[in-house]
Amino acid sequence: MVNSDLSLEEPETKHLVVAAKKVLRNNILGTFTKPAPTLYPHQWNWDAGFIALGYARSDFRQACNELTSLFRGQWSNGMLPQIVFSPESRGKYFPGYRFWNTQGVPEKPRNTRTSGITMPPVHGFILNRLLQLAPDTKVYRPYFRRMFKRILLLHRYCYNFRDPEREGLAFICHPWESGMDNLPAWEDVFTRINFDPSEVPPYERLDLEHVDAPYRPRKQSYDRYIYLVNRLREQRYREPETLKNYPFQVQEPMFNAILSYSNEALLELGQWLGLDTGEVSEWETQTKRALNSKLWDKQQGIYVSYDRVHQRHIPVATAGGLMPLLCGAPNAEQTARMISLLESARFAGTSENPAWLCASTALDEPGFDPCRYWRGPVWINMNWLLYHGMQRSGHPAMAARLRSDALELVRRYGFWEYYNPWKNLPPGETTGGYGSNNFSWTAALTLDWLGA
Ligand code: 9WN
Repeated sequence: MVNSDLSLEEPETKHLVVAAKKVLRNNILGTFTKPAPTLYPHQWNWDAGFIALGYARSDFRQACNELTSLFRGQWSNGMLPQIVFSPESRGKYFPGYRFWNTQGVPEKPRNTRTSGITMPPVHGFILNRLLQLAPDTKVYRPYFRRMFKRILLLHRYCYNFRDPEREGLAFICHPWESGMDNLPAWEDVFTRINFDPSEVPPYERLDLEHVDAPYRPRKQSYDRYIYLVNRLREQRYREPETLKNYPFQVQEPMFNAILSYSNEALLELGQWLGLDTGEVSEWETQTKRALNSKLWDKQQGIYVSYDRVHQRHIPVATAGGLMPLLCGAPNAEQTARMISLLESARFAGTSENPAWLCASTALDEPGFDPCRYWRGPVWINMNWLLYHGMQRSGHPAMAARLRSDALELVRRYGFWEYYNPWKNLPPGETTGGYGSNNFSWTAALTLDWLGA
């Protein structure tokens, strides 16, 4: 078992560090690092933030390059795309640049190929962590100033375009924007969207060439992902008009907790840079308050999503529902309830059938599946975020458990995209690691945790 104070001097730790650095190096493509060798052959939004942390102590310049490269794709309205496509990539991904058809959209930067939706805004708090690790803050000051301004634009986009009622909660317009694409929570919304099969344009999945079908989303989910992309592209991604009669609009707790955590980071960075952050203070207070007043599910003791179109909460317990710990939204009582939930059979399993923390979807949810993408598997970035949430809320023992469970999974199985949450694998199953192997953020966050 990996204990919580691993020393960099121990041979096993040294080996993990060398292996993790190799994963990152092998995934470098020009100026950035792709999330995975073949499954994801371009640059992804929140991946870039986690990946930057993997370089921060050994190659600070590359850490900075990751964000610089990603923000080349930022649209003039502030939107930071989920994918920045690399013309240099020889890999194939669906939906690719052509399918998104963002070419000629006036807001998109002309020389950069991007998708047309965004992802959780991790970049503010990532930038703040980079500042803490910078070898020379004076030399890098212009970089921090530049990035601060870009991130501020992104937050303005979230509040101006995705929060029409000015509630302090930004909505996502596609499951891919949550980063947790295949949560059973999205099925809840999908069942309420009526569309004709002819409204799904013809498409061919490429993910199944790399990963077996039981580990990836089902066809019925993909049809809906593509239906939504088609709606957006037909309207040329015009915001806010396109989203007025648009069926998928969800206020999700993790997206907003990350936004709020990044607001705090912008406040600190702004102070260091001597820049005005008046609007950020307002967002900061409002989002924290709204997370509690609108998304806290008293009955379950966890935060849940709200479907604005169908005007209902989606009472599915997910790892994302614990993320408001990250931005300090919950009070002591709410925090205690979330800790009990994590320790309960819903997340920790039972003594006969124990589970690693933290399943992406609670073990007892009807949509739970230990192998399928986001329906149950443990993801290292989720544990890393929750680790920081627990540290911040004064629960170092739970933080240590989240960290050691994650590192143990990496040690046992390697740098996978996600892992089976059950500690006892079914007989005959040789690995608990799924999706893509040599996955960049798994390697990067391992390095961050090990301080390497
Ligand atoms: C769609 C790159 C991304 C992650 C997401 C993860 C997965 C893409 C896909 O891979 O999503 O964005 O094709 O499945 O769900 O969190 O950023 O690693």
